[in-house]
Amino acid sequence: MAMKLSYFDIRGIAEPTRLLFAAAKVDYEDIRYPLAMTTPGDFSTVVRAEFDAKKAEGEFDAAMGKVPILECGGVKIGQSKAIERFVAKKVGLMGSNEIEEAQIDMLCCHTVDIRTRTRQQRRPQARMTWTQR
Ligand SMILES: N[C@@H](CCC(=O)N[C@@H](CS)C(=O)NCC(=O)O)C(=O)O
Repeated sequence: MAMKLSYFDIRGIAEPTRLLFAAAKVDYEDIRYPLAMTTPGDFSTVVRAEFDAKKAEGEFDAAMGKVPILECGGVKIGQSKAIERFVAKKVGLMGSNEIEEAQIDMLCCHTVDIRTRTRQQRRPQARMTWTQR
């Protein structure tokens, strides 16, 4: 079944799903909304006109106005971790028993913790400015 993944044109929280598709050599539609900063390095100046227009149209309502969002069989799924689990199962990369599935889930949760801490260290204020509009 064809799948469409929408996110910004950055790695961010959609990259694990893109990597799952790549590792499994499964084709999908990779929609990437452009992001630009009018002042380089200043995240409060991020411009994402195409995304904002689609958001205003309700394109991302299923994901509470956010991306990533995955479309599969006419259904939209939000939340990066839910998407990862779904895609991993679809492409046969979610382990071969419940223990392996739990271990895979655990590693994914570890990556969230590591990402959160890394970002807090690197850019304490930047994250709040553009992801929470
Ligand atoms: N918990 C959500 C977070 C989604 C999220 O915050 N997405 C950000 C990009 S990383 C976004 O869409 N920001 C745009 C906005 O809030 O308008 C997930 O894991 O998918």
